[in-house]
Amino acid sequence: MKRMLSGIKPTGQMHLGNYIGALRNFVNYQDDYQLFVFIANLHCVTVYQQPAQLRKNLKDAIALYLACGLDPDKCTIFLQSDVFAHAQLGWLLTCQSYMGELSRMTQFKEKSQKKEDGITAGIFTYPCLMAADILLYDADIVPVGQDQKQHVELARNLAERFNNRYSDTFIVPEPVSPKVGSRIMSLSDPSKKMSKSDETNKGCIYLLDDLNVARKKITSAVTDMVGKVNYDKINQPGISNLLEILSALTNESIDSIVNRYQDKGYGQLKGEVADAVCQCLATIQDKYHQIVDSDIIESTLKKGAEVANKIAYKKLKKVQKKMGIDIF
Ligand code: ATP
Ligand code: LTN
Repeated sequence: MKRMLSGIKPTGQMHLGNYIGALRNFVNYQDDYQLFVFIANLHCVTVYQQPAQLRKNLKDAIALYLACGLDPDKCTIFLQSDVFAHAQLGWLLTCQSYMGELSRMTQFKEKSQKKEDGITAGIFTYPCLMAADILLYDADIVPVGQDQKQHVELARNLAERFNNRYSDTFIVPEPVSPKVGSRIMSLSDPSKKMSKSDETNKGCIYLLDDLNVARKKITSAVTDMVGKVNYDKINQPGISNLLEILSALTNESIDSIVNRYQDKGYGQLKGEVADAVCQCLATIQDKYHQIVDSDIIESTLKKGAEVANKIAYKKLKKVQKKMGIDIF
């Protein structure tokens, strides 16, 4: 069985983009792959996080993983910081990476060009930690949204570089993105991706949003003046985004939805999207409330850390031996 691994960085509340682009797919994969999913809490702190809020976001993220259908008996769910080997291999891979290649990472460039105060060194080197997350587990496949593909590319390059220098050690991982929904856009500005760092809060649907609030965000979504439902990401990005959301949640193809809307308007489309989203959120929220205050979260993480630590420790030892760091 091939191994698949992915991580999620809950620096805020989880949203519909995370669900469609990542979470929902993990649930489908858990029967066909040996699946590892982890909460990337070491990645969260590349930017200051208020401690109580971070703790809540982490706990919510695990509860939402489980609520969305991840089953701890079928896959390994763990907290990154419970496995010390991540930080350690992260450092060793930082020492295999070049300043030039890290400076070319789009996410780093975007963040540093904003000229915000306090761009941490962690933001610069975090792709090396991400490479360690992946390479420790010999992951064959890494499901990520479009925005993370470049980081998986770096993990591939580092694996090849290490294998060439020290002999075969790492599996070279493949990134995969879902065909529909790998980049859900903001409802208030469809030129940007739906993101938890949305300042207006209108463009992003959170999985724990009140259903009326979620419906309102969809009915207020920015569209265009064309007046006809087409899937045309360039000229009708807002409508195309709504079509993608609907298709992802109902499994109806975009072509088929567009056909049904030959003689119907935007209002009807928004209504149908809102129904699909609210139905999805209601199911998730119902399960979330059953899980969040139970001891399932703790027992899941304990079991996950045991399994992950065994695999990660073995790989780290192998790396250190090859590099000449370990003496015995
Ligand atoms: P954000 O911009 O909200 O901070 P992120 O990509 O930085 O999101 P995560 O919460 O770790 O951080 O994202 C988890 C997964 O969800 C990743 O695989 C990411 O590519 C995917 N994802 C995030 N936003 C979207 C989106 N708008 N559409 C599709 N997939 C997304
Ligand atoms: N960097 C990712 C989260 C992440 C991840 C990973 C994804 C950390 N480590 C390993 C896949 C594999 C993000 O910001 N979304």
